[in-house]
Amino acid sequence: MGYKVNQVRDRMQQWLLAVVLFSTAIEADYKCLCSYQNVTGILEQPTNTSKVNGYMYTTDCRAYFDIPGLDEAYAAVGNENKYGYIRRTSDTLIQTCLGSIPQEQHVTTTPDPTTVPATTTNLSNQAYCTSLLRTSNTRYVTNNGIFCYEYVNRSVSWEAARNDCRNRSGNLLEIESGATNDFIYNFIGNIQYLHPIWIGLHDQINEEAWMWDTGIPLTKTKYTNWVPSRYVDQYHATEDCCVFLWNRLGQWDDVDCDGRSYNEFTSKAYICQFKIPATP
Ligand SMILES: [Ca+2]
Ligand SMILES: [Ca+2]
Repeated sequence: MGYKVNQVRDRMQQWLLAVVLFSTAIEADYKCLCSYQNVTGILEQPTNTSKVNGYMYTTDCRAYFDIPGLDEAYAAVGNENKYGYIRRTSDTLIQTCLGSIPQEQHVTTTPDPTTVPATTTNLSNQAYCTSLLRTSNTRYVTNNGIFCYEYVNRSVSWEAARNDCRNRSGNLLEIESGATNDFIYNFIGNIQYLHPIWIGLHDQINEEAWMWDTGIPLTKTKYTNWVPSRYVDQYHATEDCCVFLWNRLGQWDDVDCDGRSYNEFTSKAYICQFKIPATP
């Protein structure tokens, strides 16, 4: 009798595994870069002087590849089974494309080693970041270069978020490049938290003199990703704290520091960053 039950159970497991494998095979949506400008050259190398190997026209999308260490002015896409490079502008957006990557956009060569540093993450960094976890959800921390990022699943004011990060020797998130913005976009996408999230950017001291929680002014880090509508709302002058909008593809908006600008959420979740101590 027990034998028979085991057999049935094994059958069930095999069947379930087949279903899971099959659904993974058809659920193959992929990250892509879409261009909303007239014509964009696809470059052979991520440089000004590169040869052009093809073109993207308005609303064309191509498989996008996140290459650590790539110059943030460029994004890598699949082109003729190699990496092609697109100069990033406000009209090039990273999105999710449906279906699977077209054959010609699969990349079969390894990228030019001069564009890729040996490694930006390593196992001991990841282990250090994991040691910061305050919940059982291992997706809430991740490692990016010399930083650990922790997503904190509480809804609080900007100041309370900042204080929590500082009390643990960290800071509210700083985003100094498009590459970091993409990284955070993916991190949040993986957690599937789709609402606005506090980041460390604020102009509470002088209106429009934006600075990060670390004290570094935005004019120094330079990279910005403002949502175009941030200037149009009537509360603009009292909006002194910033949120990261996953549902606007990672653009930023300034809102009330207690979160009132997004009516449905009076307070927000946030991301702390912690610098990984250098190993002696
Ligand atoms: Ca705003
Ligand atoms: Ca302001």
